[in-house]
Amino acid sequence: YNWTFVTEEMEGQVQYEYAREFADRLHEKSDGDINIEVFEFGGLGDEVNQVEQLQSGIVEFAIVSPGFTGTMVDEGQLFALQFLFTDDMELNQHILDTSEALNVHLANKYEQHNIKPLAFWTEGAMQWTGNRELRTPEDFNGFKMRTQESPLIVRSYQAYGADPTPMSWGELYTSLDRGVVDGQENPIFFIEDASFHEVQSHMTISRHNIYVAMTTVNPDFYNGLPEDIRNMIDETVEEMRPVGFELQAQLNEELLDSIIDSETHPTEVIELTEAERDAFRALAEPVREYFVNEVVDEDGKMILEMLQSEIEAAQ
Ligand code: 6CS
Repeated sequence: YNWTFVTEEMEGQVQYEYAREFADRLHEKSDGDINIEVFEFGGLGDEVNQVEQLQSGIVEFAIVSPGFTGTMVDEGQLFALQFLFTDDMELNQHILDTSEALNVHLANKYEQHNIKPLAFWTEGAMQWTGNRELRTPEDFNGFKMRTQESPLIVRSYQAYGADPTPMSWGELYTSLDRGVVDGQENPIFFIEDASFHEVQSHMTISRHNIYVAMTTVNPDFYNGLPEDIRNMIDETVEEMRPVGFELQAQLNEELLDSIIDSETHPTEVIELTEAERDAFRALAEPVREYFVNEVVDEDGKMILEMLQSEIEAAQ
């Protein structure tokens, strides 16, 4: 078997390292029968192109961020909703691992679009960076925020008064540098590794959302495999859950220090208080109603409500 696994990140970053480990494990388990070529971001186009390649079966496996499927799978936009998950990342990963709303019902919606999610996992809490301090919703007034493609992410930043622009992360460094956009959101490891901190004066530890990635496979390819091979894939997906979690936890911790300690590119790092986060939470919550009333139908409403009760129960 010779398969292709495409990721949205580069060597040393979480998705790529996850995919490499996933490929190595399957190679070993199959005594060398399974060979997976892992692609860094950029080699096969932008993030949306990659989703399309998975859907058409040109690539067998992909790590996909739901932020790039927003124009295809409406229900997947629920991950744009800020302050939905908890502040405990281990608990969040547990919810992603076990949620019926996500692993059964949302996964079905993706499958209808030829994307089969095998796992939902986190790359860490998201933070804001900007060319100015972002501490209150007023600071977002007219702020040109780079987002992923999901219209609900755009909507979420409009709720703060910002002026959001979706673009690929491949263009983000240059766009920040030239002032095409003023700021962006990402987990800490990615901000450091993609060097966004070099062209941003401020970083806000806001933890306004968790970054979710999906390990996905083309459904026709997957369903057509012999059962023993499918079992090997499923087993590897399970094994990778704690591995992926550890990977992001370690990188997010290590690279925060290197942002703070950077002598060549000083970035002022502030952490929001609970009261400051509450001001954003108050503006973010109505976006849930918008999602339910304007974006999805009854199924989408059910998925969000089920996820919300799973989150509550987990706490
Ligand atoms: O900001 C982005 O679009 C990118 N961020 C991460 C953490 N992974 C890939 C994604 O394309």
